[in-house]
Amino acid sequence: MSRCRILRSAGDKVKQGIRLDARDAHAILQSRDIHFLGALADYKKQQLNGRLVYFTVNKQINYTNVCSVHCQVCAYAKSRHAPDASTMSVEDIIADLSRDGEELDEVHIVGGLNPDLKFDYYLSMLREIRSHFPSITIKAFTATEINYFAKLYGMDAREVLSRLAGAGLNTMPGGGAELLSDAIRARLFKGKESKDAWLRTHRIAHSLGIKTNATMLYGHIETDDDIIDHLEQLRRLQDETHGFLTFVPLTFHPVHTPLENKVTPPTGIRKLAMIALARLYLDNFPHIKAYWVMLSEGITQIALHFGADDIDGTIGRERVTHAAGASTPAGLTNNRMISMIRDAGYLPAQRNGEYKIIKIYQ
Ligand code: V47
Repeated sequence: MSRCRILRSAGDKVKQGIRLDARDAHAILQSRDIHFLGALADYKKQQLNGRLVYFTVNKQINYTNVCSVHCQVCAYAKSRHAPDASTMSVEDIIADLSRDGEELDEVHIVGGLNPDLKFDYYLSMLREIRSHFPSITIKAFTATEINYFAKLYGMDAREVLSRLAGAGLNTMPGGGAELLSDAIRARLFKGKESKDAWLRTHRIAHSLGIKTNATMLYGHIETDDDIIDHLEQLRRLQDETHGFLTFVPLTFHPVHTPLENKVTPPTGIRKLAMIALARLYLDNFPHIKAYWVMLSEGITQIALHFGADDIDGTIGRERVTHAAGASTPAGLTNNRMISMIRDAGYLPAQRNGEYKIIKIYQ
């Protein structure tokens, strides 16, 4: 069957609620019929979320840039003795979250794998945030950090997660998934956990009632097969646990990384196809996030017509992607989030980190 006919038959499947397979996914990634693709992904998105597009008033906290692994995609990590190595104290974190006096819906906490910190640092970080901001959603620590804590502090991932949840953690971000391929992990992410360990950690979190997100970093050395395989593994785990909230495709930014000048950044069409594929393939994920920091504001708005129903948040000051050459602002205002969504023709819904709606802007 020609690619075009496979795409049309994928369209029929979506309308009939039949699950897509790898062949459909290939056709979607290769298609240049973007009007058809957008309409199809938008149909699925509106079936699941109507005209709502979610955003959150949040801050990202990167508590340390010290990291003991050296991923080929990262421009943010420093070794522990580097002159610009830095770690925030818990007081610094509270001061940062309090600075602008705005009421935050969510804090997103992620850091490097720092061998000099004690487990108590993380517990007191969570307890202090919870006591200063009782209603905030604390979305903290990727599976990679959880696995590192387990190894460093001699616990298993279940115990780490239970203790962090006891101290105030609500949900986990989706970072560290990179590409769920051990061959790619061996080439670009040496020292990170295996793909099975990443999936296992999310399975454990879900069994403890901790909802999580999932990401996929694309635009480096991966093939379409790797991307489809990544989505397949996530879809399978979600069938089992129903613990994922949102999927976030992350566009690789190569500046100041070892891969600078060695990869071709994805084009706008590729970014939109990735969002559409995510919406159509991950039929059991409630939300698909267009992460404006990595996509640009313009592509993010268009992505809302390609299946995305979430644009993350105001962020405050983003550091990881900006270290790698992102040209978007470091943060956006609440009003900017609302007008991005409205101008794209959708209804802005302010949410917390667990997708509880705080306010719909009619
Ligand atoms: O895991 C690192 C990626 C991730 C680069 O869960 C890079 O809601 C692009 O996971 N270019 C951390 N990406 C960020 C993340 C995230 C972001 C927003 C929302 C959520 C969520 C999660 O950033 C890392 C890695 O995959 N990353 N370096 C880079 N140069």
